[in-house]
Amino acid sequence: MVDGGREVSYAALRDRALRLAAGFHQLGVRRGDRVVVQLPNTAEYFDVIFALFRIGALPVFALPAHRAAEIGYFCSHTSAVAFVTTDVHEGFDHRTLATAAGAARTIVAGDPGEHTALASLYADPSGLPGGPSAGELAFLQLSGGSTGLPKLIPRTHDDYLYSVRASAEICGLTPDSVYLAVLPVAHNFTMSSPGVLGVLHAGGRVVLARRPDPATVLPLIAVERVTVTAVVPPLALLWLDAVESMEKRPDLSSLRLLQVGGAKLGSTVAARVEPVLGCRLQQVFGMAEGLVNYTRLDDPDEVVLNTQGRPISADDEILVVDDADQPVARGEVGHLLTRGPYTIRGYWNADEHNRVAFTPDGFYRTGDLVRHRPDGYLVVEGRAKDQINRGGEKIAAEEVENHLLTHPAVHDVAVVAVPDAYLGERTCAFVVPRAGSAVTLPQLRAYLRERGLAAYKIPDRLNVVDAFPVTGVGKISRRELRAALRAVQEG
Ligand code: OOB
Repeated sequence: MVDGGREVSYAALRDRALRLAAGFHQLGVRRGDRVVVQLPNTAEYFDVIFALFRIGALPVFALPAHRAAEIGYFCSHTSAVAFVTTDVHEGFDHRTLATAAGAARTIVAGDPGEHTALASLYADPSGLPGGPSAGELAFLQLSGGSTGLPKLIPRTHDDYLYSVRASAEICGLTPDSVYLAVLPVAHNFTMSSPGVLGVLHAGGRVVLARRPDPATVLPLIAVERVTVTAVVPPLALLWLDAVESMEKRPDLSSLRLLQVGGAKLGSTVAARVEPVLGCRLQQVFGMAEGLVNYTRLDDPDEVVLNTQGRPISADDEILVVDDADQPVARGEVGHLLTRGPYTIRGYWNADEHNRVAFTPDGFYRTGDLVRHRPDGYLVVEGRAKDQINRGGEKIAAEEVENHLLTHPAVHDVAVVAVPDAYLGERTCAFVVPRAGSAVTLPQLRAYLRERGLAAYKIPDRLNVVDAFPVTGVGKISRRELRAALRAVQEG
């Protein structure tokens, strides 16, 4: 594993993880305990998660972009025994989140300030008790969500490893593979599709990128002889534009595969990948809840450019249904429901929500609108969930709305997606102000930042309205709001 100037061998990673497991154990972290982990793409991240896996404690995978509102919620909702974070990343002092976290202990990679230094925990592993069994929970992953509070996804060691192994095979990983981790390693795509875990499983080499911009990434690809990497569509676009505009083409000769997923990749951008970067494209349509679809390495261009792939496993069940849960004709657009060997049957401690998010026979309602082609490939056509997909970053409309509703000048609010040429979607808040109050975008943005909401969730636009259009049953019609935005954009 390569992290900046540092190289960590497999033996060293194993040794560091075991010693850190001993350290966590000495601190009192036990099997089943939750530990919120928020680290950038660094080697320590893997020490921490493998150490927790070894004990049977459950990492809760926060993203580096999360702030006090999210971290505070993850820690309290999971009764976390510890919060592991970094000192300063991208100009933000993560130690300031300790208060919001309110966990018994904050452990810091780097300069710990008044907290516990991660580096001080590595200890003699000889007395470590046995680890968990394969069927036990391994971690809690975050759901993109569509409700007021983020849901947690309980994945077991065996279900996750199954998806990792199968993904590594589908993506042709070998000991010669060199994988560049560009997106946050805590995300399911970077972690397991096939991601860092898939590469470690195959015995390959992982290179960690601190930042995803072309100036950081293109030289890394050349120097480290990277063979495969994974990005969201806006990053693919950014890299393509950067490479095309360079006078001297960077050396990308080692690159064999660019995986693109997390949001819909348009066919026009898809078609530029191979000619501009000189590597094969693979579309990946996955979800932290389980199901992952890949186009295959030997698929014809028609499939690779126009579909979001097919499931990992022959045991992944795909149902495409109408609003009444009745199957639509094959090839027609409908709601995607899925059940399978590595897809969860329920969110963690969320019985009430599970009754709507899953069918009585255990299918997960993905909230995605898809077409299931006769050849088994899926095409994502839209979304029925109240979520904004901002360049692969998922934003639950209701979560942002609930924060905005606490603002004294806001009477009512609806947050919807607005199409965007670069990110795919951005966020627009429609606000009905309280009588006699005025609201402005800068004011609301500052307010949300102050409440500790992650920057990617803060609305890009504001539309002040007198009242909302309503549906037949009296709910706010988000469809009409989106249509109004489109009319303005197109007009
Ligand atoms: C990945 O996982 P999540 O949990 O952040 O988001 C899942 C949702 C899907 O339900 C879908 O709405 C959207 O993200 N999505 C796509 C897509 N890939 C994900 N929509 C259209 N086209 C695609 N290719 O995003 C994720 C997890 C594992 C691997 C890759 C992505």
